[in-house]
Amino acid sequence: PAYSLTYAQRAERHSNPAAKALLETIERKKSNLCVSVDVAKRADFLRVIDTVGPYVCLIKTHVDIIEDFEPALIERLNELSIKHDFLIFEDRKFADIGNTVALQYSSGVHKIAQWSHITNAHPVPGPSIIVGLSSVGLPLGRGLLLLAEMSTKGSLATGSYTEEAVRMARAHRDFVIGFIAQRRMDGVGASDVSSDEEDFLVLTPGVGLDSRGDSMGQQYRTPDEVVFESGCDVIIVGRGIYGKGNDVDTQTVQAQAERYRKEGWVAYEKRIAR
Ligand code: BMP
Repeated sequence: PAYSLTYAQRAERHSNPAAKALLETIERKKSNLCVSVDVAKRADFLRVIDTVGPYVCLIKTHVDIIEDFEPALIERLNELSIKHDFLIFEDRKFADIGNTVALQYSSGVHKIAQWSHITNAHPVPGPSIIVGLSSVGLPLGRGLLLLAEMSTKGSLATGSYTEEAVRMARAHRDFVIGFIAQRRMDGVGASDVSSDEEDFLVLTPGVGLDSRGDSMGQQYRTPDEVVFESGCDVIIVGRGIYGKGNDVDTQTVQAQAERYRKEGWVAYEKRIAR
């Protein structure tokens, strides 16, 4: 099964350009760390990214959080992505009808499809959301993740909802490259596709080493729990690395990024050696 292969071996099995590039970047940088940069000011956003850049395979954004957004910010982000060799994942969580999400993805102030290699969607509208997003993203070589589970207390994305999300992904394997989830989805929503053949990426938020949660329902697990025990592929870390994100102390943020990178990589090496 995919979880015992190396990232490099898996890169060869993927034809979606975003999935392939992510796996190759992980292998090249020995990093399965994605930093989620949830800060409100342009300057803090760029400072955090420039600081953690060397330690990550992927930067996750919520571009709608940035209060002084301007289109030139995307140029800066692209420059940093080349300078530090990482991909970009706009965590937009699309959740509307196909026609609307196609417009939200391509247009508006942010024009997400132009710069974000990977984005994500809630499966709640059904398969039409994938049809809408892929009409924009597939010609650009983008990849989509479905939110099959969430990290929060009381999440409704469980049981048959999760199973249906996996079935939707299987029916659109050219564009859906994996899931936001808390564990591997192999064998979930049983199908006639053998789990040897199928290789969805699992990116996992809710990762922290020093805290088990926040006061608003977030729940944290360690990189070892996520990558070794649950077989996930990428750890997504936000506040564990940059705290509140303003008055960023570069050395602390750098040290935290390297700490999470190392924990994530050790857990992966332990997994493939098992
Ligand atoms: P933090 O590590 O600071 O708790 O941030 C987690 C990030 O991951 C946030 O940007 C949040 O939107 C995202 N996220 C999550 O926490 N849980 C999910 O199930 C899905 C998410 O996208």
